[in-house]
Amino acid sequence: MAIRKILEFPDPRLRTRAARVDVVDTRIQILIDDMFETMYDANGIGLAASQIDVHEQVIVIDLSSDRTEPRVFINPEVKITDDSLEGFEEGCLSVPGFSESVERPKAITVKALDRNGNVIDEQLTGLLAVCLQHEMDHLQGKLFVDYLSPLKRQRIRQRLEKEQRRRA
Ligand code: GNR
Ligand code: NI
Repeated sequence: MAIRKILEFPDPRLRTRAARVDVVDTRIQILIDDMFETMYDANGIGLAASQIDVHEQVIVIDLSSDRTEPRVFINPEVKITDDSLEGFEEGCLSVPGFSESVERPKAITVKALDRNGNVIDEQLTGLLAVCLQHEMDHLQGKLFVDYLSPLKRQRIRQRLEKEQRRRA
């Protein structure tokens, strides 16, 4: 397994739309293992393949504090089942050091494949619904900062660019 580098805002590669996975084979299972290792190493609760510069529709999530409840969603299709919005303070491993409240639909259903290619069809609410919608956005090239005011987004961009220049 390997820890992969997480792309950071405003890297233009984060704007790439992910393609559907056509076969859930060993290559995808290795990708999933690397995604979990990368996410756990960074103390995240979710990761989209887009964030490690792999533009295929794969999401991993683990909301448990002891990191023992890995979930995988391949080719996810989401339907909103309760369009009333709820605000939640979101962070992102691709926007390190910042968090802001984002409003999203409260309840969704997701149809996807798991790591063995079996169909998942679930109702999600609460943090899992928030996290899955956040990861779905990544697969479409969208980030939580896109929901903020242009001023806030620009401030975040400037601070991250400064930090990236410092590291380079
Ligand atoms: O680790 C993460 N925490 C988080 C908190 C609130 C809402 C969404 C998230 S996802 C984030 C990891 C990440 O960047 N996934 O794309
Ligand atoms: Ni994110």
